[in-house]
Amino acid sequence: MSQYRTFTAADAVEYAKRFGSVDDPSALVSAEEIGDGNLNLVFKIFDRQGKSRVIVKQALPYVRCVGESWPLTLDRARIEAETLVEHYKYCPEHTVKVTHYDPALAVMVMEDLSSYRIWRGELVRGAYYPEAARQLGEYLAQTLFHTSDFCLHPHQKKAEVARFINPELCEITEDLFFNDPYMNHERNSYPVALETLAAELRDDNELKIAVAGLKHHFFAHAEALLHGDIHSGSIFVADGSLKVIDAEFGYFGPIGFDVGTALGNLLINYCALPGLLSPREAAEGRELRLNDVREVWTRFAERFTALAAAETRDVALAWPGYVNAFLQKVWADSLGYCGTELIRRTVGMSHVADMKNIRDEAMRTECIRSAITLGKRLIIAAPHIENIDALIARIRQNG
Ligand code: SR1
Ligand code: MG
Repeated sequence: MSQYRTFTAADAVEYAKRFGSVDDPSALVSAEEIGDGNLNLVFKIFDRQGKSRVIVKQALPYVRCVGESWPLTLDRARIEAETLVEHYKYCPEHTVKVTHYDPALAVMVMEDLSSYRIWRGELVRGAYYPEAARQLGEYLAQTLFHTSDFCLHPHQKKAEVARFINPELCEITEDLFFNDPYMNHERNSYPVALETLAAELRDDNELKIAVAGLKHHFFAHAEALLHGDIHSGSIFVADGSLKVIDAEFGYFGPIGFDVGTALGNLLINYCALPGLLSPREAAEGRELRLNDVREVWTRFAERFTALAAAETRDVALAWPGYVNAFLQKVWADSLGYCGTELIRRTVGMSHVADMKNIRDEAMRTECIRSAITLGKRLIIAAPHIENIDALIARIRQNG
């Protein structure tokens, strides 16, 4: 019976030899800990030739970026592995392959994606992957449709909701997305020059009612098995290929949360580009990002609609017109959650490289200001933005 202990690099090599499913386990000789996320240890396992062969990921019993003062359930490793396995079933092209996991050790073994790069890093340096947005839309449609009531038998759906109960990780989202930025909180941080703008978030009752509605929806609407943290740092890209990783926030929640988080991270990059690139490159990059936003939504909605037409099992949910009505609600939810992602990544705790990498302080402040303003406008206007063209017009108006 395995018992939890925190892995050293040597432990990770031994583990990969036993459970890495490589043809020649004895060839695995070394490991490097490469985790740069907020939560876990991630080991790359190398063979004698220095080629990386598999990834071993282990959850720590606390939040890595904070330390032992913030304990966190190890069950998140099971949730992550089982979410990825479930998503792989429905979208193997765009989900990392988990080959083994052990809930007691909070460890999983995954395919090595060394030929890929983290999408956020690529977006920050202005590299363009023309197929990535469409592929992300496909991933969202396949995973969210196939784990929803459109597709699962009601008994199976309820059992799945129970399997993916993830209260501690949900609580992080509930706090970081929907509470902290709208109150004074020690986890918040933003440029001093933006104090007035931050205070406006705390004092704006219309905004706070809209955010409360989004949080309530996040609490209460078990629509599909979400990834739960689908930002550009949870996505690997290569020429013509995209793979999603890091699903420890998986749970049954509102579909618009995943779609909105994905869109929000593209728009954070849109807001940051003037601080990251030359004016001409930034202008071009921003047009590409708007196109990415269009592609993610359009592909998601088209594929979800097509899947619903072909595969809906529930008799009422199959009635003509219902899937369109449902997607209208998902659209409005997505815009609201997109707005909360823009704000929590700039005012709250989890800042991202798009903004952090802007060297000029005044420029960084202006880019952050633009993200906060856009986030606020999207949250309030979400129910009135009719379609993708109207969204893109609003983003352009934000400047
Ligand atoms: C305490 S964890 C902070 C953030 O890191 C994760 O990647 C999630 O985005 C979470 O909100
Ligand atoms: Mg993550």
